[in-house]
Parts: sequence; structure tokens; C-alpha cells
Amino acid sequence: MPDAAKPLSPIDLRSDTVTRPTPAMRRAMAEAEVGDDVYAEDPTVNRLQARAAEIFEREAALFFPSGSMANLTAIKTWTRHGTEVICEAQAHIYLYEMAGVAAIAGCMPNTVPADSGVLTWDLIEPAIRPHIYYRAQTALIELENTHNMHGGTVYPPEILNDICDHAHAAGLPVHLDGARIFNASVALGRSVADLTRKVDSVMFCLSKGLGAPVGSLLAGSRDFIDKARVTRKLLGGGMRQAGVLAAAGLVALEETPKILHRDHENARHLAEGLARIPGISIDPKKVVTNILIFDVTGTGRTAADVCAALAKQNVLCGATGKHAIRMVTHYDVDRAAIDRALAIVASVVAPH
Ligand code: TLP
Repeated sequence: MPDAAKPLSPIDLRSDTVTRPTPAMRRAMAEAEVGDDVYAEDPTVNRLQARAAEIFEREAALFFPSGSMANLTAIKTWTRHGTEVICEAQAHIYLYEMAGVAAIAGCMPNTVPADSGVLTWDLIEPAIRPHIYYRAQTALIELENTHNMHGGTVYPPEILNDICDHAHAAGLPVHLDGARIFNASVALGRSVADLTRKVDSVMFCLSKGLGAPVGSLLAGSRDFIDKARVTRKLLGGGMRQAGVLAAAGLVALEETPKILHRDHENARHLAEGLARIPGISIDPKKVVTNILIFDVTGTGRTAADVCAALAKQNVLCGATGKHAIRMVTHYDVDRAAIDRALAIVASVVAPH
């Protein structure tokens, strides 16, 4: 078939979760040494956990099948039924984790809206419940870095550290949903250990921009991780020969952070192109990592309608509001594909 007639593969900007494992990851999976991880005998899982603990400069880390299970495990380990968890109003744990905070951990989310998703102590403090026996008690503060639904925004480290200092003085632990903490690290030019030093536990995903097929880790003190292992088993997350997954995770952890900057450059380029299309509004300066959310009100169409029209042209993305669309860059979408996507968006939203 001549090239021109070959259908182009979809440009999948729905999420960085769509990345396929690289040949190096697949090789590592095929060759992985394995054992039963419920007995803590899988050498590859143990290696991944030790390496994650080392990178985050923590005593221990624990491997999970998903970020949602790792967040839920942390929340359930830090809290008791009938207590409250403070989080940002568009936090992933609040919007996209099946109300697990309430349904399984038995906690009430106490949500606090923040510009760009970045909470400050001034916003958090009034949400802390007074120590009165007839009030549900605040048990945990949860933060998200980068913040997904605010367009991949990054916490200024001094703000995050200040929240932790005040929380600790108030006797409260802080859990960080760092699904994309490596993106924050690349955007700020600071190590993940540095950015997460003061939080009591941190979750990060191998299966987002880092490109592994499966897996997230929870890192913290030895005592906390020992307790989290019990919670993980309670949730059904004890895995057996999980080394085949951890092997890909190790490759992702060592190799992909070095190239994440390309995703950020592509996201900024995409945002700049979108900002030039009549009817679309986005501030490219606010796009600092690999997620962008733009508004299509000016096109006179809904986000769902624009996404459906784009899908017909092989550009995949998702509506996050009536007029809001999210696109996420990752290593399976290169600059040429971004330029192709921009041309298609321009033609789809152009008045007929
Ligand atoms: N996010 C997914 C969707 O669920 C929205 C995505 O496509 O971005 N924390 C954050 C900040 C996340 O963005 C996600 C996944 C998770 C946790 C959960 O991770 P998984 O999907 O592994 O359970």
C-alpha cells in the first residue's frame, strides 16, 4: 500500500498511562528473576523497592499494582474510621478513586479549593477540626504534586515544606500523591528526594510518564511501610511473582526520568499552538509539565463534541468539563505527532 493510503496510528493524548513498555522493559520482564512476594521473596520486587527507597532517601518502599491502591493504603494506614482527610477540591483521591477514602478507609474527605491546586497552610488551617470530643477529628493532610486536574501544576517546594512543618506541629501526618513527582522534579530541577523530604509518605507511579506497564510505589519510614504491607494485603494487593512487573519498573525508574523533559517541551509547544487557534483558550506559560487543560467555549462547541470530532480524525483526548479538554504528552507521542494533532484541532474547530 502506498504510504499516503496507510492509515496513521492514533495520536493518543488521553493520558500518559497509555505508554507501551519499551523493548528494554520487555526484555527485562522476560528475564526477571522471581519469587513469591507475599513471602517477600521476589528478588526483583525487593530490588525495585530498595532502589525506590534509595532514590527517595527513605527507609523503605512498597510495590503496588496501582497508584489508587497505594494512595488508599497510605490513607487507611494513617487514619481510623470516622476521621477526616483534608485534600484539595479536585484531588485525584477525591474525584477518581471510587470514593475509597470513604468506602474503605471510612474517612470523610474535607476538601479545600486552591488556585492551581496548590494548597497553603493558610488554606488548610481553618479546615482542621477542633479537638472536641463531639467533632470528627482531622487525621491526615493529602497533597498532590503534580496536580492532575489543575493541568500538571507543581508545588513550589517552600510551600509544600511549610505545610509539612505546620502539620507536624499540629500532630498531623502528610501524605503526598506524587503520581507524577518525577515530572515535578524535572520541571524544578530538584531531586524527588528533595521535593518529598518532609512528607510522611509519598506515592509515585511507574505507569504514567515513566512508561512501565503496571506499578506504583509507596515510600516512608520502615515502621509505616511495615504497617502499609498489612493494609495492602487486607485490600487484596498481595502479589506473587510480581518480579515480571517490577523488572519493567526498574527500567522505567532508571531510564525515563532522563527524557521526561521532552514531554514537557512537547506540552508547551502544544499549548502554544492551541493558544493560536481561534476559540481555544489556554495560557501556555502555565503549562510546566506534561498535562494541559484548555477551554473551548469560544468555539461554540462542547468539549465532548470537540473530542468526538477529534477522535474521528485519530486524535484522542478527554473532556474534563463541559468546555474543558485535557491532553497529556508522553514518550509515545513525538514532536511531529504533536504538530499533526495541532493541524487537526485547528481544522476540527474552524467554523464551517
Ligand atoms: N490518573 C489517571 C486517571 O485516573 C485520571 C490519568 O489518566 O491521569 N494520582 C494521580 C494524580 C493520578 O493522576 C492517577 C491516575 C492516580 C493517582 C491513580 O493511579 P492508577 O491509575 O495507577 O490507580
